[in-house]
Amino acid sequence: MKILFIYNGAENLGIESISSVLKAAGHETALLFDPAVFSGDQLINNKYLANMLSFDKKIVDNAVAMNAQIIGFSCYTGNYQWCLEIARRIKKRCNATIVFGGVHITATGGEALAHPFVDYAIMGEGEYAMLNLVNRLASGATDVSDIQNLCFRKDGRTQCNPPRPYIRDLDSLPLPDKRLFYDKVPMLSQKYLVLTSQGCPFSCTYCSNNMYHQRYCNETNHVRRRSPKHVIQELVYAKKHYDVRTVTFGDDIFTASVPWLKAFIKLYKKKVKLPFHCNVHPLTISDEAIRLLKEGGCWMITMGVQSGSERLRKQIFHRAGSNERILESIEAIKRAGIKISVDNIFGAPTETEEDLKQGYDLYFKAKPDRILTFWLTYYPGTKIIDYAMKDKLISINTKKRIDKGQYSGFAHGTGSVKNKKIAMYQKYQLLFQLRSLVQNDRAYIILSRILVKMPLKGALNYAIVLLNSIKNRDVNAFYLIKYALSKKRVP
Ligand code: B12
Ligand code: SF4
Repeated sequence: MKILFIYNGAENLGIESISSVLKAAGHETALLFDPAVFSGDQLINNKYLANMLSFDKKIVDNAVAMNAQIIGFSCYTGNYQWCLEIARRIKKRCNATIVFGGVHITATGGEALAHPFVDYAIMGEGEYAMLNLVNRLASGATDVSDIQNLCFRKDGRTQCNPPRPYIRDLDSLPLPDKRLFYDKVPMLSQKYLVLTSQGCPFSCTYCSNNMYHQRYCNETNHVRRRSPKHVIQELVYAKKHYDVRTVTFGDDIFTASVPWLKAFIKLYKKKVKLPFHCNVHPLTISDEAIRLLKEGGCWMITMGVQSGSERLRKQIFHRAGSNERILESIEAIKRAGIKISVDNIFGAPTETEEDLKQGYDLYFKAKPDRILTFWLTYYPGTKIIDYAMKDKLISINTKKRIDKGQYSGFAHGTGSVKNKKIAMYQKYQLLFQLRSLVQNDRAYIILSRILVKMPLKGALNYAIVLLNSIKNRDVNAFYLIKYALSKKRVP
């Protein structure tokens, strides 16, 4: 059968994995891709520019012309409405079976089937649920009531089958179908994206892992890891076949296990030897972990700090660990000569200026190489929604809109923060961003006094974010380049 995937904004490892499994079973796959340079929750979200550069019509026309029997959409909360709109327009013009999957569907399940143009929704891991569905449809059979993870309609009502247990042996999966995305945006290969694990041992209230832990409450361990050998096999293959310059380990927590890291780095140094970037939690940072990362060629680490207030982190984010521990981790990483980028979330329930001041103090001392500030986005099925409702930041009606993907995309917008508080946040946004750009204490104090008095803080912030990206050689910020380079090949 021919299966077409439709996605926007970034490479999608979920689609690549499903595509490989389908191909291994003899099916044909294809992709239509919208770079979504000014939408899709990228650095610069701008409605006017997004409309001007929209690929929607081309995607619908091409999807119809390609004549695939099945069309799969991968939905996260921020692109869910876009997926619905494209699917609706396609279904008007052809008879393809439309299947929705992805993290938003895992959280909201049958919601997608409220739309008559969506035929099936797959919750959780999609590889084998999709394969079973495709094989079933190929055989002409119509009964799908035994396919785990699948939601479908029966007698006009939505029915969801029981969940499929996690895939425990990740080595058993074929290597991801990278070509699907590289043929559209060749420069993606330069920062080769790979996962060595699935899941996270922590359960922060704003993160989709929190939702997974509730949904998969019968599973004893949510973290699964590939063997070092299996990951190395993928990277060696990638180096041989694509233009790979650096590696990005997209794992939630790359440093979750030091013994695994030790075995991995030993092979990586020998067989891959490329600079890499990874994500860590401050509590997983030890001297041994840093030594191994440095030895392997890690050039930058991203660490979630999220707030400088211990109270807020503990009570609202459910993140353990003291400021002292965070400071020690950042200092140790800097001492090792690895760049450190930290993430900070603005707009949490109960957050006050006092909490932000504590962030100011922490970053003043820590001087990370980059501080990325995000505005809190509420993802369906996460605990933080309860706290936000208690703090009257959002209503029950908003909660419903979150499930429908109608209240999302705030990573770079102000989200549910009340108007009167926005100026306060923008001030701290500026102070935090500036700290990574200006690390000399005296210069920072003088400059920050001047800049906080200036108007147009939003624009100033963008400028500093961009300067920090240049300073840290982060090509991800330059979406326009991505667009220009991929324009001829997309959708
Ligand atoms: C790696 C990663 C990235 C990578 C790659 C993105 C990608 N889409 O693959 C990069 C760095 C580009 C990225 C960017 C973003 N990310 Co991200 N990312 C992740 C991360 C850590 C792992 C995702 C992954 O690849 N998993 C492995 C694959 C195999 O699993 P999977 O993606 O879940 O796919 C499986 C199922 O969902 C399902 N499935 C998926 N698609 C489909 C399609 C069909 C048809 C079917 C049937 C099934 C199906 O089957 C797949 C295989 O089992 C997750 C956190 C997490 N632990 O899940 C966050 C996560 C997905 N990201 C998130 C967000 C918010 C973003 C950004 C919007 C951030 C931003 N502001 O820029 C952007 C969005 C960019 C985009 N357009 O995709 C959120 C999404 C939350 C939500 N409810 O929407 C997550 C869950 C983290 C969080 N904050 O909770 N991300
Ligand atoms: S540590 Fe990071 S990935 Fe893990 S639950 Fe918390 S925010 Fe999510």
